[in-house]
Formats: sequence, C-alpha cells, structure tokens
Amino acid sequence: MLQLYTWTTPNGRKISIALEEMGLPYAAHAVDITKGDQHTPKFLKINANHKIPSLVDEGGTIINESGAILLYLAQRSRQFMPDYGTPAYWQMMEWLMWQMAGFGPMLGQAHHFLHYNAGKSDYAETRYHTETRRLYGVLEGHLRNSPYMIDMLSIADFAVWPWVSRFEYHRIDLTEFPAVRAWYEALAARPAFARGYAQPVDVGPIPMPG
Ligand SMILES: N[C@@H](CCC(=O)N[C@@H](CS)C(=O)NCC(=O)O)C(=O)O
Repeated sequence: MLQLYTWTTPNGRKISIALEEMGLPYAAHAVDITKGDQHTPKFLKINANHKIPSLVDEGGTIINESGAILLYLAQRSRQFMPDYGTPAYWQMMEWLMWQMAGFGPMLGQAHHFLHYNAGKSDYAETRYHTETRRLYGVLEGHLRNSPYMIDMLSIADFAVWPWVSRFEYHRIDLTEFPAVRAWYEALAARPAFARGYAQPVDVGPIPMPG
C-alpha cells in the first residue's frame, strides 16, 4: 500500500485526489503543518525540504514534490496522462508546470497576504491579488476552449483544482470567471474529488461559489 504524508492544503489534496481517482490503495498520514510536524526528525527523513506532500511506495521508494508525485502516480497507474511524447502529453506538461511555477507559488503568497495577514502590507496585497487575478484570467481563457486542462481529465486538473478551491482566500468571485467556475463545479461533483478533498482529515465540505 502507498503511504501518503499530507495535510489539508492544496498541494496535499492534489495527491489524495489523484490516488482516489486512480483507485490506488493508500494510507494517509497527517502531517499537521500548523503544529510544526513538517520539522520533526521523523518527517525530515522522508522529506528534507520540510514540506508536504510526500509519498512512500511499496518497497520504500520516496517521492517528494507534488508535481513529481503526480507524474509518478500517472506512470505507475497508466491513468490520467496521454501517451509519452504526444502533443497532448506536452500540453499536459505545460499546464502542470504552469501550476507548479505560477498558480501555486503566487496563490500561496496571496494566502499569506490576503487571508492570514490581511492589512499588514498594501504593496504585497496588491501585488499578489493582481497576479492571482491575472492567473485566473489565463485559466478562464484556456477553459473556454477546453473541457479540462487538456482534452481529457488528467493530472493537470488534479494539480490546478485544489488551488481554485481556495478562491475565497484569493478574494476571487468565480462568477467573474464562468468557465473556471463550470470546470470547478463539475470536478467538485466527482465522488473521488470529495474523498480526496477530505484527506487526511475532513475539515468540511468543498467550498462552492454562491
Ligand atoms: N513545491 C512543493 C510545495 C509544497 C508546499 O508548499 N507545501 C506546504 C503546504 S501546501 C507546506 O508543507 N508548508 C509547510 C511549511 O512551509 O512549513 C510541492 O509542490 O510539493
């Protein structure tokens, strides 16, 4: 059985959603980053970067970094990834990298300055809200012409969707981004997304736009 070390955050939920969609048996271990579990010697033996998620496969293979874990699981299960080297494969890679390099790191900063530390820095709030809105606009333009992040449901959707689930933290009104909203709601209705969202502890239902 796969061992997933995770918490109730977008990067963690990417992996639990992928595991649920792939139907792979796994055990979810809570690493409560609000209590500092990511800094314990036990966890650092698995992930020297002090961050969830981490995956340990049967036989002891350790994979860190959520993008690498998604690619590993897609290869392992032969699901949710186009054939290697095809145009669709590289399109999936493009959106996976877009999420890992932009739609995660920038929105993560928005969480800090707009949600957790609001009112501390006008400059940072404006910078990250502007960039967050710009990225939602890019996603909106893309999803107007595509049912998923590529033509099929793929690990790129598993990477992007959990970040959109924090739209309230981003001060984003999803009615302004109708294609993102339709895609978000359609995936939220999938039972595997609901199960993955509730890992490693259930903190309530998936946020839905009003
Ligand atoms: N690039 C990493 C980022 C992981 C990451 O930022 N994890 C956050 C939770 S979403 C974390 O563990 N934060 C704890 C900390 O920064 O101390 C990945 O994609 O796996």
